[in-house]
Amino acid sequence: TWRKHQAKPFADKDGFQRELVRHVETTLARSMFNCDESAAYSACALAFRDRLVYDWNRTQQRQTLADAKRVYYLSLEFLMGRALDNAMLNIGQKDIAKAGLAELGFRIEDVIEQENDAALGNGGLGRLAACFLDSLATLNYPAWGYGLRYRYGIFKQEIIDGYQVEVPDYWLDFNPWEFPRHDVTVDIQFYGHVVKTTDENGRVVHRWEGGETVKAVAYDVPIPGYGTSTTNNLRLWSSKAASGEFDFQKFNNGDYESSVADQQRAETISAVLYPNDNLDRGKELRLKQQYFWVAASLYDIVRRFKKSKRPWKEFPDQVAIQLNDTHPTLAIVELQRILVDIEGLGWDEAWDIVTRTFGYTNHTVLPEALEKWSVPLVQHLLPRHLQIIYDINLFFLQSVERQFPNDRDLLRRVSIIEETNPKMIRMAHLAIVGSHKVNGVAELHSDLIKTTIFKDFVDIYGPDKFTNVTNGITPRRWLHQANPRLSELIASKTGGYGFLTDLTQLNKLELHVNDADFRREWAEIKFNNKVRLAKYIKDTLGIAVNPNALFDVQVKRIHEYKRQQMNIFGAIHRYLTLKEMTPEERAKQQPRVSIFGGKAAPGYWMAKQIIHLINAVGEVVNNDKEIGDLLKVVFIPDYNVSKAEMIIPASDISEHISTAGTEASGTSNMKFVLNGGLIIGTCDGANIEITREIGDENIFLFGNLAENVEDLRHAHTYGGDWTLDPSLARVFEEIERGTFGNPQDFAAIISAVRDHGDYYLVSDDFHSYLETHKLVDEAYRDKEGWTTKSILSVARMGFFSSDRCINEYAEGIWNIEPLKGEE
Ligand code: DL6
Repeated sequence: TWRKHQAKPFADKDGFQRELVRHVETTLARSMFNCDESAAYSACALAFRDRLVYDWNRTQQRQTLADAKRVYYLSLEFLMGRALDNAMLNIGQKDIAKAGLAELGFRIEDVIEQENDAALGNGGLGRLAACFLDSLATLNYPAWGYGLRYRYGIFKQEIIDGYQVEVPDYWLDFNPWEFPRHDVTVDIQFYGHVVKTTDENGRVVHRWEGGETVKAVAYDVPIPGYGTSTTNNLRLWSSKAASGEFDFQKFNNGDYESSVADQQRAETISAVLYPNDNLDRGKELRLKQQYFWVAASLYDIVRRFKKSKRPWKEFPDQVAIQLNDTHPTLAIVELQRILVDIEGLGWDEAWDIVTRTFGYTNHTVLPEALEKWSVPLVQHLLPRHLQIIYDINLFFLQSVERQFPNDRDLLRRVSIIEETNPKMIRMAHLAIVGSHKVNGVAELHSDLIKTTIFKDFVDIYGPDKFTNVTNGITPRRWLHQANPRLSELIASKTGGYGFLTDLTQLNKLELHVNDADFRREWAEIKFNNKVRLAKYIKDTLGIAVNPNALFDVQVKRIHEYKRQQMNIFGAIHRYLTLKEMTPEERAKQQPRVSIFGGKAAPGYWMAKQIIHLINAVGEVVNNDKEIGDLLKVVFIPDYNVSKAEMIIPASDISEHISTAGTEASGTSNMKFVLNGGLIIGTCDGANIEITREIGDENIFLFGNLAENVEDLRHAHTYGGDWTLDPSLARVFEEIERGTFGNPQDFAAIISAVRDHGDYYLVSDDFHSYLETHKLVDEAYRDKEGWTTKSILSVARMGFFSSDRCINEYAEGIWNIEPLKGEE
């Protein structure tokens, strides 16, 4: 009988309103008379959450009953953004909510705006994890995400006097999307020592004793699929003192402060997301975070497996664990420890299970981002794990020695332990040795890891262990949600919304490329998106930008390898060129708005200087009456997922201009093209495959190739005949004259290029960068030609859905099958 009481989709607008009002009056204990937008958001979110929970519970029951193999995606970052809009669209009831809210006096857009972004990530790696969760649920794969429930996500960025200022992001005031599971807890041990004994059968056993214990508490977040009843689970761990609230003994003795100290120390573990992107800092607290999360997740996974009463050797038939970069690599060691020390398996049997379970995705070749942990630190924090790492390394090196006798240098190069002072553990090596598959995230990147950083491992394991899965994005969020009018227009021409779950259907748009009405609507949608962004810029920054100008966008983390410095040098060059023109010449130029956005890691001084330069240039250019609308330079503060949803659909051209060979893939390049923006880029990461798919006539490529980078760098240092590009020299001269404020502020940015080897090849690429921007201007003048490029590019983007990508992982790495409910 209980089934008849289960929550169902809203029958209609009235049904939705009933639930909304009920939540306002009971859950929020407010009257509808004082229901503001924030309360409307809360009640709306709760009403939709109720719908999700039903599917979520059933999905879990279904997966448990089917005893199907699951994939567990371990990621220290999940950059989810907002959940309400996504939930409404995935359930397919946004229209009902819109009508229901309108009748109650609310605009749905304003209600959606009330939600804080769940910003538990830095950039591409974290957003990729979020896209993957969406695809896993949409494709009905039995999958869980495991991460940390940071109290503070990535900091909020304010720009004060042109400089980045970081403000904490306390996002948990009201979060209806998480369910605390106070009954699902795991005790996590740190420090202590190892006792070696023998058991009754004379077998050597290791017991990890003493130290400190912290409690991991599970918080579950439902992840709805699009157009399916599958709702998967994202489990985030939060740290708490194992001993309870506080120490009563101390409290009763009047020592209140220290009575809560343990609790605070424990809670620090999951307090804050490290704000580094593509940079490893090796801080002890970060290692604690990693082990805390990995140990809690594995305990949970093992507990679930043990319920099935299957023998251990079947563990890899039931469980696939994907390591999102090396951050969760300790999971390999932890599983080996559980199997050998706790479950009593032999080393080899355990190791076979471990290596069949794990897959490792590499997301970077940048040396500064490759994780290493100091041996003394691991010894102190995780003494038993260090022993296991040494054993893994010993057996691995012994097998290499057998395969390649007498090659001591090879052993040194591939060893998990780097023989420096202090010794360091190379986490990528450990991840490779402990996994059955290793993948890069775009073709060039996967080739590069095989020929550079992991070359020796290809020789040892053979090429089949290494594979490529080119990244993708979810079209639900990055087209349907971010650009609803474009999505609607596409649906009208492709026979419905089928393209949202089969993105290759976009190719039907090619048939309509000459349809005049369609083309007009296409261009109109872009224009309206630009109007909306222009209004946002005006309202928040007071800068008036003309929506008829070419919007040139670079939004991503600020990093020297991504070369925002080259972009702003290009803008300065444009400014100087305009200044030198006669008014008649000037009148013929294509107006531009250079839009920047992105956070610098708080400790990354040079990136912060680049932000300052962009703002300083904007200050001068935007107030130059002679220039007017011909050039504006705008830095949009606090770039995040929800801002991306507004900015990306409004771009005409976007910049993906990393030094060739440095950007593993990039995913915003895909988002921009999917929204009808063209891109200017280097032959790097996924730009190369985008070009292959959309045609080289639809993309503006420039710059040196990855294969030449090393020689160019060498020439900078030893060549002798290297000269600074003359246009760039002119730009530097102007900065040094003080045109954009105190030149001292920008001296380091200039000398990195001019005096310190120009590691990122800004000067080498600058000429072709400027020339290619001229081509962009010309192409944009031909409005019809531009629209054709835009439509054809979108039509050919089918490959870049994260659904394709997840299917490749499922088949090639995880060996899992979809499990669908009756819809
Ligand atoms: O694979 C997702 C994303 C790529 O698109 C970017 O090109 C790459 O820079 C980023 N890598 C990282 C590595 N950080 N760590 N550790 O964020 O991954």
